Amino acid sequence: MRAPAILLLATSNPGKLREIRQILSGLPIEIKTLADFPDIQPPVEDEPTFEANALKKARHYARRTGLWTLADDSGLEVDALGGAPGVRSARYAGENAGDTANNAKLIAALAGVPAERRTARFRCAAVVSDGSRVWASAQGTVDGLIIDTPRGQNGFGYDPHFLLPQRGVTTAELPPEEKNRISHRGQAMRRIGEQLTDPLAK
Ligand code: ITT
Repeated sequence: MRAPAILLLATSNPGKLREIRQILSGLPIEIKTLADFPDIQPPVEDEPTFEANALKKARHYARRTGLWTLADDSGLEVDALGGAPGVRSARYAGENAGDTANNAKLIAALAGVPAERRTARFRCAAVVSDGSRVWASAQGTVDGLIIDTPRGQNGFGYDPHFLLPQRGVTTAELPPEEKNRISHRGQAMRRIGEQLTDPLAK
């Protein structure tokens, strides 16, 4: 099958979109986004794992557009909270909660938990599908610690509270290209890029 030169990035999260665009900028593809398809309703993200949600999103948009579609499902797992917010990271403080409310709920949930027990990780699962077949899939993780006081203006979501202990900075304090170099999303997307190289060459 001949691979398309167009890839739909199926995310409505501007922070994710910005990062994915930058990470995949070397691929010989034209990028489309959900802004090009404003009438398509999003799927319900009710699967128990990042992988299954990413597959569901990729298939959903691919079937409605006919385009090869890349979806990312990602989130934060905090050990002291039994892995929460996990797959519910975007909606932790409620269906339409934004980053501020989600972060406030996270910090409240960790009240009294000492620094050494605040271990956490960001996870990302990414899938490329044409609606039936999966052409690429990959995961990435990055470990950190949750801090009470937000630091940094870059990134999005939980980044201002996610400390990289070896570096002494949060992921919101890293320049975008540096976050992409080490992040869960950077790892997953570079693996996706490698898996697409052959299909794109055909
Ligand atoms: P789409 O489903 O439209 O892609 P979304 O924001 O709903 O957008 P997810 O369901 O994958 O996406 O939820 C991801 C959430 O996890 C995101 O809203 C952040 O709260 C958090 N998250 C994921 N990656 C992050 C990162 O790199 N930095 C900070 N927070 C992140």
